[in-house]
Amino acid sequence: AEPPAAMAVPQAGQDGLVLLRRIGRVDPASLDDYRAHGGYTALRRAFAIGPAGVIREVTDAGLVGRGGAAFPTGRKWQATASQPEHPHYLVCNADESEPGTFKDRVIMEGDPYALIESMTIAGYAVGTHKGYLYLRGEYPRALHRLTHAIEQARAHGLLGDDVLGQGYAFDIEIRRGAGAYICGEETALFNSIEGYRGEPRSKPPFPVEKGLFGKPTAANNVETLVNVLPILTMGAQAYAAIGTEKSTGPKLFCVSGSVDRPGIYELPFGATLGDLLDLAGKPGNLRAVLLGGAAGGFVRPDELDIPLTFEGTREAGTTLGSGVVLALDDTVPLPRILLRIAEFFRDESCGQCVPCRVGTVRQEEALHRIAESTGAAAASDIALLREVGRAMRDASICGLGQTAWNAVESAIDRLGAYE
Ligand code: L3W
Ligand code: SF4
Repeated sequence: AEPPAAMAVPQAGQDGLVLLRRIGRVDPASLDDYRAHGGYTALRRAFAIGPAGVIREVTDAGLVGRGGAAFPTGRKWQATASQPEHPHYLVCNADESEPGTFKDRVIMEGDPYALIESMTIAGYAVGTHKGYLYLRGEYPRALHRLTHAIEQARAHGLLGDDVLGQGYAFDIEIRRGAGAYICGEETALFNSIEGYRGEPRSKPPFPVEKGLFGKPTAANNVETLVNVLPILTMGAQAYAAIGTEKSTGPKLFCVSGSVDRPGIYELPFGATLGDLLDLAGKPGNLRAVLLGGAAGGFVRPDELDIPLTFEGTREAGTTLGSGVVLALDDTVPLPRILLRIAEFFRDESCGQCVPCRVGTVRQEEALHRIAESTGAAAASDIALLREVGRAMRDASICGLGQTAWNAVESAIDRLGAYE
């Protein structure tokens, strides 16, 4: 029996959608239905244009990573494909754990074949026969549906020794995470697959050169991968016409908190934060919006004209991250929220490096003192938070420690949280 559904259907209207167009319409258990909704046309085109052609299309489309760091996907694939050492690997990072992020879950539960087709195309492009799908352990429904879809794809010659009769061998193995946020960091994820502790490695060398099992590896987020389907079916040029010049294509946003209609929304890059919140039903007493998740930052209600693009959020001194938009109305106790974020980072730090292992503890202690007082902060605690925050940002090995102070800093500087 299938585990119970825990996810509301995406809220946006389906017409004109690109990434969500099949969600709620296609039967996620039926390969025939997926094909009837346009499935496997992109893979056919991939075989027609060859690996180099696929990489060219993805590069021309301007696709960049959707996990938060926005690295150009075409460049990553080209760098992997061109490595002389073999085997190459493809890793789909489906360890979606950023607080407030649930977009990949909606794709995997609602359109699992789309991810399998996308991984097959990516594997073909980077020259590998093996793709690992590293799935967040707390996603049993996605596991169930993906497992079924992989079996069906194998049974119908869409995975295995001779995909679509084109002489290309490719298969996918699912590995489940065990609840650690840090295993979403790509090199910790490799260690986890290899059977070691989920601790990040120092970069460089980047995974394109030395990744999983020390071999050239392309690691991509779920949403990044499924963008390859519209790129190949509509063509790079038409895809790049969606969004803005520097942030091309459609984007999924995870809207939660004090809104009337929380859920996943698809909008072209370039819509404003205000546009998105209007769709989701913004509260009249909005106090703040957390953009980009716990690793992101807060913005004020008078900043809703921020364009939802990588460049626009950067210019505004914030980040789009993985697409989290968490709205807080003025009844939400901000010091408690900040303490909760700090607890999260302290809990999830892998402990490998000192700035993060110790810094996340000191940060939580200071925020605890503040939350336990009347909400006003002693100047010494603010000074301590800044000093610890700077050390974590400058000296931590990986993104967890480097971003663990972002939300708190923005709450102090942008919201005047403790004044
Ligand atoms: C080849 C180079 N490859 C960089 C690759 C690198 C990686 C990608 C981005 O993520 C984000 C942060 C938060 N040659 C390369 C190269 N690469 N230079 O490009 O790399 P990097 O190091 O900039 O970032 P990252 O560590 O992969 C940091 C976000 O992650 N975050 C949490 C995200 C959570 C989710 C989720 O739950 N679904 O996405 C926390 O920090 O936004 O921007 O592949 O190898 N010269
Ligand atoms: Fe581990 Fe934190 Fe260091 Fe990252 S920054 S390696 S999570 S201790």
